[in-house]
Amino acid sequence: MQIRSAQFVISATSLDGCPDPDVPEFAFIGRSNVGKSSLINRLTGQTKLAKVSATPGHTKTLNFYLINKDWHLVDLPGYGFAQKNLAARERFEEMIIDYLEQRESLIRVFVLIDSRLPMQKLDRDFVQWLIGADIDFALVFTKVDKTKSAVLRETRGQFETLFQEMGISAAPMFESSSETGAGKLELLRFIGAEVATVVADEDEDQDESGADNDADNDESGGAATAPSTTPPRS
Ligand SMILES: Nc1nc2c(ncn2[C@@H]2O[C@H](COP(=O)(O)OP(=O)(O)OP(=O)(O)O)[C@@H](O)[C@H]2O)c(=O)[nH]1
Ligand SMILES: [Mg+2]
Repeated sequence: MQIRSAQFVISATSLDGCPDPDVPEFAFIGRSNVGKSSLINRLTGQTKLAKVSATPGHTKTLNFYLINKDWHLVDLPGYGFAQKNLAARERFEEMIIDYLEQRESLIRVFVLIDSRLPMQKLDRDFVQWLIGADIDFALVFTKVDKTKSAVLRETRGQFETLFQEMGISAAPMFESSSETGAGKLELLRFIGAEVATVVADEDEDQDESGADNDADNDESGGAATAPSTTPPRS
């Protein structure tokens, strides 16, 4: 998939503040400083779209970008950023959990994992939570320009073991570098295929409801077709 346009839409601090859920959405999440904003800039080819900072915890809001006027990329705040104020931290986590659990247009969450480190407890806990909440996700191992391939193989193996232990088939895994652009094509191809699937499903739903309307308008006295049981996608 080619990125033809990428525009900032809005920064939200709650689910209510998010834009209408009318396009397929893909969210990037991961520990603070893992490289979420940098990867969004690399994927879109706009170096200043998402703010990058050497200070962990820079992204504090849900930041929406409209890509190709067709789908949303969402830059989520990093988890595990030790905010001093406990109440502020709880509010912050509630915002992310509300979004992940309730956002109807969310197609997939990309969990970014620092490829230089063995599986971290925070990442494992978060992945386990996603599996328990039945939220579709993929893993993206970031900063591979700084990683030895043996280290990365080991970490991938740790996550594969976790998936086996939890009885799920392995989640899709990607390796990326915002420095070299590694992984960009694979990620965009994957997102493109998922966007196409959503659009095809919507077309099918529309065709079905169109067929029902035809039946309702049928004045020949023929038996009306039963209404579609497929819930409309929003
Ligand atoms: N070498 C290398 N450095 C990277 C890469 N991606 C990000 N960085 C650096 O890592 C730091 C954090 O990057 P961000 O993109 O701001 O990370 P983030 O996950 O958005 O951080 P928060 O918003 O604070 O949670 C910056 O100094 C980036 O330059 C990468 O692929 N390779
Ligand atoms: Mg960020």
